[in-house]
Amino acid sequence: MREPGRWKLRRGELTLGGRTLIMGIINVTPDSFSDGGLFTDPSQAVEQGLALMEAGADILDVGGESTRPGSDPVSAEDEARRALPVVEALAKAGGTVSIDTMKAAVARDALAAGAQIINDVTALRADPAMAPLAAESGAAVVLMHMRGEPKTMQANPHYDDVVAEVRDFLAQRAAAAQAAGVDPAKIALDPGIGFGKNLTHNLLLIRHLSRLRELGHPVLLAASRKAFIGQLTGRQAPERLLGTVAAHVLGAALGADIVRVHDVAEVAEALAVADAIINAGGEA
Ligand code: HH2
Repeated sequence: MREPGRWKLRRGELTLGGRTLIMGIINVTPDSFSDGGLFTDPSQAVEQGLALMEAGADILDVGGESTRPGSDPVSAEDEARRALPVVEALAKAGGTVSIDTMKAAVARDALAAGAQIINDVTALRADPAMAPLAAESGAAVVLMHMRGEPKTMQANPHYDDVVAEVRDFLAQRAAAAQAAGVDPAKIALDPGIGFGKNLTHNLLLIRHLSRLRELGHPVLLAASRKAFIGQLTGRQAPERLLGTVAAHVLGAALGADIVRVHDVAEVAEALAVADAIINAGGEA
């Protein structure tokens, strides 16, 4: 059985502890690692978002900049031009929208266009204006662990105790967000699978997700189609569905409240069974 809980958003809240929540990925980018170039036209990205809502996504995560290993940064103007029309259309359609950005200017415009959540892979470190924006706007935030920067982060990452170090980092970032005025009930934490981590690091972080849960915030797991699944299965990114399902089903059993995935329909079906088992109670 899982502990019931809530994740407060800018408006309203999401209920945790029953069903594992699903954040569907919409990359409006030419260079994302598994779906780059598929949805660069905003109208295609909106179609994709509506399809993900239909398939069971609780949250739609819209991103206009790739953060895959080796990716190049883009300007705030380009990022906003890609992401904002998609945020606006999906929020108007009733979606709970998250903006995947490390730039406060992009986040500000996305919030004005109806986004509820700032998903910042730098945990509010890249842009000094981000924490004040989150506090003033009342947005929910996802704080993610990353070692280094996307351009160089996979060059021989080293930890003495990856679980403890990621946990300490996230505890510090949650404290910093609260010190800036962010409501603690609006903060979710993410170990940042693939962000400055080797295969063993990624496996240990998923295996010990419950250690992150002890920090008292919802935990988000984002392992969809990532390289470690390819290392274990020999599959290329678009063919990593079974590995993706395995990672998120186990992640749900081990402490994830929210999973961020490309393949929403398939993961939703797997989680319908997994959640029923996780939550089975009463007399045997
Ligand atoms: N991973 C990616 C992007 N955003 N956000 C959170 N909170 N956690 C993650 O692990 C995470 C994230 C990278 O994956 P993807 O969006 O599929 O690719 P790209 O960055 O190349 O667009």
